[in-house]
Parts: sequence; structure tokens; C-alpha cells
Amino acid sequence: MKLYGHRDSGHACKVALALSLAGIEHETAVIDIWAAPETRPADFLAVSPLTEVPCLVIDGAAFTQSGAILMEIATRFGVLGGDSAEGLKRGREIILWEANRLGMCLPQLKEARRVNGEGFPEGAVEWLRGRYATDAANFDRLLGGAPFFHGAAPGIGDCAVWGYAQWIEAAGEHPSAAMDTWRDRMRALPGTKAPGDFFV
Ligand SMILES: N[C@@H](CCC(=O)N[C@@H](CS)C(=O)NCC(=O)O)C(=O)O
Repeated sequence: MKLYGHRDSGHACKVALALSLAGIEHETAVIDIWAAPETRPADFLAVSPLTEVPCLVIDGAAFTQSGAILMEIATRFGVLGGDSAEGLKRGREIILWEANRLGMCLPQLKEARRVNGEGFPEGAVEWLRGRYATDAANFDRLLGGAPFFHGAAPGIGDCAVWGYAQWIEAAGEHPSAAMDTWRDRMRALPGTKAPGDFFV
């Protein structure tokens, strides 16, 4: 099994975290996401149609789109919620919420800071910040006082949210109190690593 990713990709971190938490052996290949797509290695270009990370290759079959990869890991290996219909349902719901909301505004806000707002149309950053405020409140509602999104133990939904929730401050935003304590619990898990340790 081979995971293509990069330390600056929260999407790749979601998958790296899931594999690590589940203790699934794999090799990692770092793809320079800041380099021109056509300069990326041929083996990567052959498996990633949008030239994006993450891409996970299992027994020669390539899987793309972080949320879909998380669902594949959970169902194939029966881990991180994949051992029950209820766990998978929860995982799907949280993954899709994250992709549409938190995972839409936080990467863009982080990028806007990196490029000093250049290329972002007027009002875009304010619009994204407004979305983040709603998403932070909904994070609290979805977590609902449980330790993890999947209850007592983390699941693929937690991995999805971790991807960019780990960088809330880098996006210029503040975590809610519930986000802060959830992140502490996530960081304390034995499988959790810093992005640069997932993709050396
Ligand atoms: N919807 C995709 C997003 C993947 C994505 O945006 N990957 C970025 C890094 S975070 C990338 O590979 N960018 C390089 C490029 O597009 O050339 C997912 O969930 O996996």
C-alpha cells in the first residue's frame, strides 16, 4: 500500500492519520504540491487523475478524494467506525459535512494568508470567515459533548475533521472551546503525528 501526500496538505493528513491510528502498514511518497503538476513523478501522474494528493494505492488499485479514501479504509479493514453500520453512517455524515464546510473555508483562509490575499476577489475572505463562524458553532453541535465524533473512540469522521482543524490558527481563526479540547484529545492519540512526520 502506498500513500502519496505532502505535509502542507490537510487532505493528505486525514488519510495518513487514519492509516496511523488503524496501524495499517504502508509506504509514503512525498509529492511536491507547490511544483508544476507536469513535473510530478510519472507513477503519481498515472494514478491521480487530477494530479492531487492524497492518492492511496492498494494492491494496484488507486483511490483518490480524501473522504472517499477514508470510507474505503474503514469498510475494507473494518476500522475507525467501519466495524458497524452505525459507525459507517456517522463517518459518511461527518466526512461530507467537513468537505462542504470546514474543509472548504479553512484551506482557503490559510491560503489567503499565505498569498496575502492576492488573487482572492474582494469580499471573499470575509465571506469565508463568516462561513467559518457557522462551522465552528456546528462543530460543537455535531460533537455534542462526546470525546470524539464517533463517540468514545475516534473514527474516520474525526480523521476528516483533523485535516484542517489542526491549522485553525494558521487560517487566522480561533477554535471554539470544544474544538480546543477535541484537538487536545486527538493530539494525545498514540497514532497522531505532526504533518512533517507523516510526510518526511
Ligand atoms: N477534494 C480533494 C482535494 C485534494 C487537494 O486539494 N489536494 C491539494 C493539496 S491539499 C493538491 O494536491 N494540490 C496540488 C495541485 O492541485 O496541483 C480531496 O479531498 O482529496
